[in-house]
Amino acid sequence: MDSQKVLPCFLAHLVLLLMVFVISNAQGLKYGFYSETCPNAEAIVKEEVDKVMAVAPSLAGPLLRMHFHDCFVRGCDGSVLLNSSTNQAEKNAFPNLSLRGFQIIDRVKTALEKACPGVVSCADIIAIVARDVVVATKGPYYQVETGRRDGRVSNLTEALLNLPPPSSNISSLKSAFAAKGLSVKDLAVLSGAHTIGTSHCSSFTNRLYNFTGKGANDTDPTMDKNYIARLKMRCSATDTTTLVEMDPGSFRTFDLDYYTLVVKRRGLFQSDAALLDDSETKAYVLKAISTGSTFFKDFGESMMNMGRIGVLTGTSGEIRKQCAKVN
Ligand code: HEM
Ligand SMILES: *[C@@H]1O[C@H](CO)[C@@H](O)[C@H](O)[C@H]1NC(C)=O
Ligand SMILES: *[C@@H]1O[C@H](CO)[C@@H](O)[C@H](O)[C@H]1NC(C)=O
Ligand SMILES: *[C@@H]1O[C@H](CO)[C@@H](O)[C@H](O)[C@H]1NC(C)=O
Ligand SMILES: *[C@@H]1O[C@H](CO)[C@@H](O)[C@H](O)[C@H]1NC(C)=O
Ligand SMILES: *[C@@H]1O[C@H](CO)[C@@H](O)[C@H](O)[C@H]1NC(C)=O
Ligand SMILES: CC(=O)N[C@H]1CO[C@H](CO)[C@@H](O)[C@@H]1O
Repeated sequence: MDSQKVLPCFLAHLVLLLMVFVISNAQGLKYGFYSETCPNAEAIVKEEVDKVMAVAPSLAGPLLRMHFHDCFVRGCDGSVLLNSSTNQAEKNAFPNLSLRGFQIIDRVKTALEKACPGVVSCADIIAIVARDVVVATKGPYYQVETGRRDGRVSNLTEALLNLPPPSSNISSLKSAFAAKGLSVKDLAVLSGAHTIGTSHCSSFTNRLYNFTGKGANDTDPTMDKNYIARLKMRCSATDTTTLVEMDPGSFRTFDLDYYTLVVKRRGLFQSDAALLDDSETKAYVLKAISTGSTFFKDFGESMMNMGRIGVLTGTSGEIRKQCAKVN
């Protein structure tokens, strides 16, 4: 090659290399972000999570859900943890009614501040804790990218605008996920998180009573009749306190049963049932319970996608000293 050809060729390679670098660091997150600055960070989180799971296993659900609520509102920036200040925080929005486990995040943060003060963000703590509760409930282990920084703003109205309600139909679910850069597959996969945890009756009683405004026995025709009868015994029309297992029988085990329930028309929310209303999500639901199920592998991938939403990295944001308030 003469020198006139070598240079463009070299440049082309350089550009390609740079592109690969930029894509792989698209969000500025990476595996083992704290390997130098706080080598035991993930081990410390796991130790605290395991202690909690031993005495309060019912916190697995809320702690997994917390990551979803954090990421869908202003990105995964720990804003879900902030207390209200002059304005009303996300925490105080209606969809957060049942968010619990904030004191667990605080406990993990305290342990991390002792080991490596000012290093590990609250946003990363939520992401690692979510993975560790999935593992503690016998779900898949997946690596969590880290390097998120904490935001300084939390806004109630934004929570209401960005978190899809349980009454959502498939088209609103798809657009809510697309708005966050998540695919239809991510929607089908991440809904599988409803294999653990509980729900308040009030999140689904509209399906049991007066569904279309025609009276007490007017129920959601897409829900199994026997299941409706069973749920009515647990929940009156106005019940706002009773908790119902979302995956009865194995609500403390991260398994495939959620998809079995959806197929049997026993998904608890309209948003669960809606997965049967789209050919791609329906195909995924059926595949998840077939012998070729890839749900466990897919879950880690979709959690990685969710964990990248709107992150603050580099010098944006801050590393909070206390997760409930900005520095
Ligand atoms: C697809 C849209 C989604 C909707 C409409 C939705 C809605 C809900 C609702 C209404 C509850 C019950 C809250 C209550 O009444 O106590 C709930 C619980 C839960 N959600 Fe979702 N969710 C969605 C996606 C997700 C995602 C992406 C995750 C995590 C990856 C998740 C994880 C959970 C968990 C673990 C619980 C149980 C919480 C507990 O035990 O307290 N959800 N969800
Ligand atoms: C909260 O978000 C809403 C909707 O984006 C916006 O209209 C409102 O001004 C925000 N409130 C504060 C205090 O920033
Ligand atoms: C889905 O729900 C949205 C929001 O409630 C509504 O505007 C839309 O018409 C619904 N779509 C269908 C197909 O029912
Ligand atoms: C059912 O809903 C309709 C329309 O919202 C309302 O007028 C009616 O009072 C409700 N009936 C019962 C039994 O709650
Ligand atoms: C509703 O259904 C139950 C059980 O089928 C029945 O006992 C009750 O009388 C019905 N109520 C109304 C208002 O139709
Ligand atoms: C945040 O609010 C909770 C509940 O009101 C309270 O217990 C906690 O001390 C507050 N944290 C901070 C750092 O203000
Ligand atoms: C944990 C938390 O702050 N929950 C709040 C969720 O929203 C309801 C209603 O807006 C509040 O009453 C809760 O305190």
